[in-house]
Amino acid sequence: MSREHPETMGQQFGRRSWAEPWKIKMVEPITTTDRQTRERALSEAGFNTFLLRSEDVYIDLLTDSGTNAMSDRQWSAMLLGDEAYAGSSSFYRFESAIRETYGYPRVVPTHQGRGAEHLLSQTVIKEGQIVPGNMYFTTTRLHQELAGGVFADVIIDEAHDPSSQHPFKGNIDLDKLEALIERHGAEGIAYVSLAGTVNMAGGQPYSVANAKALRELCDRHGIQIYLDATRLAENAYLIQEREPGYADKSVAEIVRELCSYTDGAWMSAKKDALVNIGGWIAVNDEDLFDSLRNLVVVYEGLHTYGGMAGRDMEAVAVGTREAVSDDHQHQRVMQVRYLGTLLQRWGVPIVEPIGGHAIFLDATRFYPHIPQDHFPAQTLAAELYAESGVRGMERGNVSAGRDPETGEHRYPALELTRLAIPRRVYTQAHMDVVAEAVKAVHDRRTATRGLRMVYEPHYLRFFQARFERREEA
Ligand code: P70
Repeated sequence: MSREHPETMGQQFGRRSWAEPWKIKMVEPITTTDRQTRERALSEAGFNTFLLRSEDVYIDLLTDSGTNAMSDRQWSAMLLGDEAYAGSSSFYRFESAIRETYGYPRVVPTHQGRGAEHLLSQTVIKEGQIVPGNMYFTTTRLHQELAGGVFADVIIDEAHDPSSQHPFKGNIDLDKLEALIERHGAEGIAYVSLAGTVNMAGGQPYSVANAKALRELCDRHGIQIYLDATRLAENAYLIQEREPGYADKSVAEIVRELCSYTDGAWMSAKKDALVNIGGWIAVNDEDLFDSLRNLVVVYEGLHTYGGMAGRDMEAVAVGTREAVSDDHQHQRVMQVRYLGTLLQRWGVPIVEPIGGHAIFLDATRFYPHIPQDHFPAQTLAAELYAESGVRGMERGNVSAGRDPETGEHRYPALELTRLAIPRRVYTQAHMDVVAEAVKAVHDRRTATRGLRMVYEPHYLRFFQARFERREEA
């Protein structure tokens, strides 16, 4: 760029600029931190970014879960929250928003996504049954295993290759699924666990064509499909962008169509739905609904609040409708892509194509000299925090956990550090700061050593594990 002729960001990228479809009404001050404070905080946190205090973080990209900025419409709806224990009018508004947006008639509220995963797994899975899915998610698989199920990954091979440019890396490989059905019989399969987008693959979408073919295969064998709709609106936006025949369909229409190929869905409303807490499971079948609605009172709360306050359900009702706005999704996905494109241009290895909710740094190529059992992605998350106060999250060997049969690390094909972008929270200037911080860590990568795990909890170890720096490779 010439100094005499400054260019806008859009011009630098050879396109028209986009801007946020909102203006800011309230701000939350954040402060920068110094390196010495960060080094101390990091070692107190055992080099695990989940154990840092948020006041020690400058730009928080740990997760896009529950970290969204709510709209003035959502905040004002919260004041209308009906806090009745039973039959709250807020529940009925919540139920209508979910019915209209996703199309399932029967809705059970839960406090967040894993509450819904627990209910579904306990209700539908029989001991020893296989649960095929398009890549594992940590909490989803754990609840399936706790219910006696065995997760089987049936995502297409391209999803495990961070450089594959396949536009729908979230697709299910129907041959892999068919082979499982052949081996175990349809009665040996609990249901297909489909997710849109696929978090652990890098926020990658599946296509409508794949969903239709999956429905057809499952119908032939009498197998149900349940959808993790946590980031389905982002999946729908990527379909609008990439799938032939969908450019003129709205995100809202595509969401409805995707749901029509499934038997039910569950949701962590903390993502797409633009709230800080909440979840649900919604299904077509009446008997399944009765079972879920009965079990929810054991673990979550009555079937008209499921662990949420009335005001929380109001915020979900409004946020669910805002989530399927085309303008909102455009800004959302383009902001993530802006950060990713800067890093790509500087040669920082990331998962491609850039997904819906986060940039995933490819720690295997970032730190080729750090072996996988020295936790390269955990190391990268720690180094980025030490460098800049930017907080990301490990999504590699620590997250994958141990195989329940052998007790060994699972050594996943993808060893990633995720920078998740909260919705409507940070600006383009924040993205610039993050990009430069990643570049600085990349520039001194050869001098970085890995970590040793010194404390390992039994369940979902990544949340609470502790590490020490290794002095030598
Ligand atoms: C994240 C969060 C949550 C999540 C998800 C998908 C596709 C279900 C859930 C569970 C929070 C998280 C969870 C476990 C490990 C790290 C972070 N994902 N399905 O940051 O929903 O959190 O509401 O119980 O992404 O990706 P919930």
